[in-house]
Amino acid sequence: MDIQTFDTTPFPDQKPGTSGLRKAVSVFQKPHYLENFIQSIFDILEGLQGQTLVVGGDGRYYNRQAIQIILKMAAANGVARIKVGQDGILSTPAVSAIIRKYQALGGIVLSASHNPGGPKGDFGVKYNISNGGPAPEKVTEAIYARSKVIDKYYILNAPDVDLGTLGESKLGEMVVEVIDSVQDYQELMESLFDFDRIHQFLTSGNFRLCIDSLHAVTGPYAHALFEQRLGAPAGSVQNSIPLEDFGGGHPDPNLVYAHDLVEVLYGENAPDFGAASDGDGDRNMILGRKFFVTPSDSLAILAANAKLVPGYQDGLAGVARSMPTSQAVDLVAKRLGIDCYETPTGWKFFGNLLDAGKATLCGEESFGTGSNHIREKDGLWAVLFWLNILAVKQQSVEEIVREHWQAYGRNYYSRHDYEEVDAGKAKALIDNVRSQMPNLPGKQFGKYEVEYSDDFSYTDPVDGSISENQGIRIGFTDGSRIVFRLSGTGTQGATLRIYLESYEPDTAKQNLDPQEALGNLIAIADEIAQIRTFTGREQPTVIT
Ligand code: VG1
Ligand code: CO
Repeated sequence: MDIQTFDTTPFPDQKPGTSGLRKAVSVFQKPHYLENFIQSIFDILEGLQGQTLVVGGDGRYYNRQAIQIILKMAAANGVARIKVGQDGILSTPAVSAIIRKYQALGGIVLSASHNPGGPKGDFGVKYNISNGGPAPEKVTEAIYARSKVIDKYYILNAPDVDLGTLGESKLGEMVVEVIDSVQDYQELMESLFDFDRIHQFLTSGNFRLCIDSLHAVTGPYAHALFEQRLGAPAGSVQNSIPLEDFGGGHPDPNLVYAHDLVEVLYGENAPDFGAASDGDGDRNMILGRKFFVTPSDSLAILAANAKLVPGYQDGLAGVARSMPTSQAVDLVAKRLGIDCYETPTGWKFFGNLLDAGKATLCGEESFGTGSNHIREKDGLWAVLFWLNILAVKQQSVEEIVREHWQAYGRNYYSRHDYEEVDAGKAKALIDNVRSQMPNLPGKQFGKYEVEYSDDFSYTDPVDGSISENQGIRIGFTDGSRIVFRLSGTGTQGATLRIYLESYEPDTAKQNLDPQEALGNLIAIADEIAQIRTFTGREQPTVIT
């Protein structure tokens, strides 16, 4: 074996964020940059030699080159076997499923998720552990610590591996197994949902759907599942060819960036159901005909109807949501008599709850929903869950949501993002809000009185680890909330996120536009945070 050892010096900026290390492609292309980070991962993994790893990515620009480097480094570091998706393609949920199914030590996902791709876009590397989930903070901290002192990396001198052909080959002593990107994932989905019933429903002639893969990783998965297996007519999945630059778009399934889909669902002769996924396939947006389902509501509705779905017919052990996610699911948990956990933003915080059997369904307001079937959020799983419920209930999406509001009340919800704000100004804004925290409780803003104000801190109920400063919460006596936090996934400047929530039990008042229903809270958020003054922005970049 021709193992080459390279001397290297640390890069100071290899600290993983909410979901892995994300940087502009040009940063990853700097000599040794990717290699340093990958070697840092390998260096902190105990017992890596002789193990199996899973590798794949969302097909964005630099995916192919990065995979070749990782394969050769893995071979040089004594990994026994790598399972890699055909053409380097694996969605984040598929990687999680494959790690679990084959008891791999872990996996590397190459994606910057919803961030744009292409030579001028972003790239990212995420490490997942043996439960299939994102590395917890103690692991990402160890990787970061290692990256600050690294001085050598190892790589096999060998020609590139052919990733187009399924099957096994040798790279030095390591076996490279090119696997079908979809098969293991599809089998898992078939074990959870009533595919026969969904097939019947989709071929009945009474129901039409449109799935938008935004030219990202879910294209092949959605095509295989919805068109080939479940009988939806050809063309039901749009933008289904993964492109290195996602066709120039943001592969982010929200009302702003998934505009093709929004046009279809809000247009003439709209279909009954629409859904979109993000770059790496872990997010989902659900639409009915001319109707948007808030991700927080989606989580609550899946929880309330879980028993209609074979994989969850015995009920839920518990549910969990990230702190900024609306409290709609809390109300469902209360009625079901199960626990509801509140975690910091980021899927890694659900891992222990899922492993310990404390939660079955989890969700985030950022279009993320998932369950104990894997350890990542899962976009197409959520779509199938909805289709299974729709097939059983034979109601429209809008009817199901409205009935849910009638039964539980409506949690009006919105998130305002200010993207690419000057980092110093964003920090000053947060510091300013933080400095007001002690004086806010008891303070009156119109009809709203502040009940509490804190910087969210989480103690993991399974391993006792503590995560502090996870976002500033301002809670009002009527249950409304405003949350301020800075994004941990951006690559340019800072992204300020403001989350707004209010509760409306009165069915007569559940038909407002959320921006209108939340108007007072939006004004209070601005009064407290002086958003315009600090950011210089008149309005948010994205409202969801
Ligand atoms: C965002 C979302 C968060 C999500 C994370 C990763 O993080 O708010 O809920 O878990 O992205 O999702 P932040 O720190 O930018 O708010 V993904 O689909 O990018 O893996
Ligand atoms: Co994602």
